[in-house]
Amino acid sequence: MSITSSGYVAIVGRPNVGKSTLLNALLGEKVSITSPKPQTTRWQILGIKTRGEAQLIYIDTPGLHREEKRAMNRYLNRIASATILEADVIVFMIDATRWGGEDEMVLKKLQQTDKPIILAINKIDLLVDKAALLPLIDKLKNKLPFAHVIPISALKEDNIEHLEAEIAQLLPEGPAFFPEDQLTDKSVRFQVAEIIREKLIQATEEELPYTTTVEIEQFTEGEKLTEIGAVIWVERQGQKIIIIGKKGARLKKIGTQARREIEKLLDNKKVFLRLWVKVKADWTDDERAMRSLGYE
Ligand SMILES: Nc1nc2c(ncn2[C@@H]2O[C@H](COP(=O)(O)OP(=O)(O)O)[C@@H](O)[C@H]2O)c(=O)[nH]1
Ligand SMILES: [Mg+2]
Repeated sequence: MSITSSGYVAIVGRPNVGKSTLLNALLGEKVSITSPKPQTTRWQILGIKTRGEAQLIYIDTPGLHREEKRAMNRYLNRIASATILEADVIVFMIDATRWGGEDEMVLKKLQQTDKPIILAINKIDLLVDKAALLPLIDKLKNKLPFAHVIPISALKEDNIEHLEAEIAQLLPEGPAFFPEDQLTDKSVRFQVAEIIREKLIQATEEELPYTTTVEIEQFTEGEKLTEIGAVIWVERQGQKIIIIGKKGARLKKIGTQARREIEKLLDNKKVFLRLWVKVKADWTDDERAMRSLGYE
């Protein structure tokens, strides 16, 4: 089937509303890592979906952050803002169970664009009384002219087919930008680093995600075995001790979980994964250190 419509679809919203979960659900595969903690998504990640005569290029983004004090937060906000400018269609995602100042901030940003916006109200699986949403929907409709308002559950994959069909209708005419079987613009090395970062975030306490990043130092594909060496960068010695854990137990667990998922990514090829934890003081507030770790 030839492609007659195509375009970029930005998924925007405050941290934790479920943007990355939605992207994975739409693609039927995990291309973006998720967790209940902020700053899980740090990059602009493209998820490419060719569907009938349309090619939808989803852009998952870090949520807009309120704090602009640290270089990392400024960087995250810059990406989120740039995404809105690049998009043909915008999916404004909110959490059915909570509306707050950060959502308000995203709304204000969206008032500056005249692109078609779909309001996706996520996590409806958590709602007991769906009618309770009506006053919020009315309020938002007065502030932004939505093309559609669609309640979904990204986690339970509820109503997302309907969401995607409506997005496809709003795409401009155009040819395919990517091969039809391509799923993401990110390299395997990048996806490997992200898997390790996800397992790390999931295994550690609240404040660590802000201060860790993963760098792949070695990636050697052999006939039977792929050898991967990765460095987990942290800001302080104390964080290093936490990640390593008692007798190395926590790092070992992170390594095992990451290795299993990396093997899946590499079509079940065997992986040997080596992890190191190293300290780079205050790297999240140092623009040069951030650039050297890939945050440009
Ligand atoms: N109950 C419920 N939880 C969800 C849903 N979508 C996402 N979540 C959870 O919300 C958290 C944040 O999701 P994530 O996709 O990382 O949010 P992001 O920061 O917007 O990318 C994760 O723990 C998800 O499992 C949903 O539809 N229902
Ligand atoms: Mg995310």
